[in-house]
Amino acid sequence: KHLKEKSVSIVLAPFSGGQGKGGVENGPDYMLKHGLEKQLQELGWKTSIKEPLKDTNYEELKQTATEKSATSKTKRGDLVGEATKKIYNTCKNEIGDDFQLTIGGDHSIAMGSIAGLLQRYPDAGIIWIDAHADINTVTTTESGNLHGCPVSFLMGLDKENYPPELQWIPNQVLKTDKICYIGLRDVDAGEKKILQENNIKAFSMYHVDRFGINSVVEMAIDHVSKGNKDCPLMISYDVDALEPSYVKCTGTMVKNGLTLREGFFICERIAETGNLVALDVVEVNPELGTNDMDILDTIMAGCAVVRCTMGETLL
Ligand code: NNH
Ligand code: MN
Ligand code: MN
Ligand code: MN
Repeated sequence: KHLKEKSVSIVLAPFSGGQGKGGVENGPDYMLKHGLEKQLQELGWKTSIKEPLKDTNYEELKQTATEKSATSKTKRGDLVGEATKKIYNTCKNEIGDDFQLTIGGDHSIAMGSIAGLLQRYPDAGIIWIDAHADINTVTTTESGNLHGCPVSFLMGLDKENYPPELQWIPNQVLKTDKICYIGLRDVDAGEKKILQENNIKAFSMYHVDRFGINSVVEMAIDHVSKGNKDCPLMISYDVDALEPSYVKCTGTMVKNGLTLREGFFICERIAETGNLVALDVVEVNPELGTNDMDILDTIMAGCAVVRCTMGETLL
């Protein structure tokens, strides 16, 4: 409905500065080596690769930045600010009418991908698949990791405390009623308060059990679409939403997650609306694997999320 042709821009976001563990910057490389681009071509997509972070070695910078910004409450704001701004500019200016597929990297990169997408589709609804709500503010964060904060930054919450490098985010670019979560099960106390005070729609694992995944996805689509049956939709998919036995190579595993089928069904059902315009896949960290099979499982799950979102059907 929204895309003129079946063409996808694959935006590589090999960035780990939003959290402390190395390796998540290799997610894009591993997924491409696993054949992601070819898989998309087999589904009929014309592909092109965009590399907004190409000229900077953020891993090197990360070492020095850790010491430099050790006194501020959020960690590595300078790095996260610089990287996400580059991703933002690419997503805003270089995607045209393509599907926007962003491969992380940690979830801080969604500040760039979502802010960019919302410049092209201001009314888009965001469906956030995650074990975590990622809505901490500079004030509430306990870890200081900015991958736990992208949603609040996109909403303009606690803006007076933003690190200067993140001031570029367009103010309140994401409305509190245009996002819905699925899969939550590890939400910090400060985040629960923010979700309640702002009336933000969230389906935790309790709701998945209570209503079943089909109803939950239906309610999520309805909520963010606001009665517009052509509402553009984006999925921001943190692979830690999935049950850890299937996805071991991610920085913050939380048990009792979505089954693989539930996790894929969400993508298939939203794809079926014909309204999807963008997807993030984040937090694939191949370096956290202790054996090749675990690594392959995680990479395969990440690639399958992409395929299910982009038209792969069972029959
Ligand atoms: N809520 C915690 C924090 O803010 C954990 C965030 N970790 C994630 N989020 N992986 O998706 O640090
Ligand atoms: Mn998470
Ligand atoms: Mn926690
Ligand atoms: Mn996340």
